[in-house]
Amino acid sequence: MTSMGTDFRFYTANENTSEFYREVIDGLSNTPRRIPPKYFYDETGAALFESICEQPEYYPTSTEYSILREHSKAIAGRAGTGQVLIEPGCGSCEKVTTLLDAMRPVAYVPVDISREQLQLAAAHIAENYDWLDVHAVCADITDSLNLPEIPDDGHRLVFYPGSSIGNFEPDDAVDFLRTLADIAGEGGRLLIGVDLQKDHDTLNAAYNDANGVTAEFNLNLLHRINRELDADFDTDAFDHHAFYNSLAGRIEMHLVSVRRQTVNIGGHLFEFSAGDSIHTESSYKYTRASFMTLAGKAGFDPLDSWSDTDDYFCMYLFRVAA
Ligand code: AVJ
Repeated sequence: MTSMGTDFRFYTANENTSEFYREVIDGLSNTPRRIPPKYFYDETGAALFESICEQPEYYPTSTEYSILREHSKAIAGRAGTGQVLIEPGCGSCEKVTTLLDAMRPVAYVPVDISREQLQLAAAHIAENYDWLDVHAVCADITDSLNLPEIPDDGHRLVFYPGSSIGNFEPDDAVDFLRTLADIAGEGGRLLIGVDLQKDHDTLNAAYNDANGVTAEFNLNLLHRINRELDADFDTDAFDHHAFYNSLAGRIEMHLVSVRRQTVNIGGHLFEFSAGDSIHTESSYKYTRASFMTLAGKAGFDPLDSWSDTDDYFCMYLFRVAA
């Protein structure tokens, strides 16, 4: 644990490049080749994701914001006040600011894998909300998350906006929701943002923005592997490919080799033919019914939900079932 200045605490739960190395080597040795999307978020990737959120085609962020702003009082009214507010994968900690004044939690626990961004974000929150206890935890939330030294007076509310639940395969999403239920504990609650199924043009455009930021975000993964894992990806020889797979109900992002090539990653050689892809992300889209079923399997009872007028996106409030 490090003390950052005077007003917040910073914990590092895991920092492990060899795990990154192992997952890349394993993932590229698989058929189909895949790399877990959590590795998008180095410092550059986190900044690119922030930029994606500002692209006009990427509706999830702006839609979720408008829901949170419009309903912050109602949400706080239903979610309660004075709780310990835990945000796994907090990113820049901006969304939570729509709720803090209305909710008045006793403590805020932002958790994220992106170290530099977490430091900045936690410092910013601590500065702007001097009544709030901030405990930042640098950790991979897909690992078992043991949260250090969190004050546990007051019930816990887990805040999981951004529809990142969509990154998990549905079965894994149930497991992850169970983890969130464990973190929330008895009597705890979950406020979660979920991207809903909608017309395919809207979905496809959101992952193929005209400015090419999503493409750059996707390709940054190869730049990162080159930087950190002693690899020689020719990043110009891979194309961003993103599309809605309607059968599976998910957006898929791929990096597709434009020619036959060999890539060296720390001494491991990988052959690519033209058209061979690396599956870098799935982003599942749910119907209200399918998400209710998922949450129910994980042991959550529905309390309330808030949505936009187009029904593009939904914020759900759940309670951990007794
Ligand atoms: C952060 C997982 C919610 O799936 O929409 C955005 C990530 N990838 N554009 C999403 C992402 C490409 C995003 N999540």
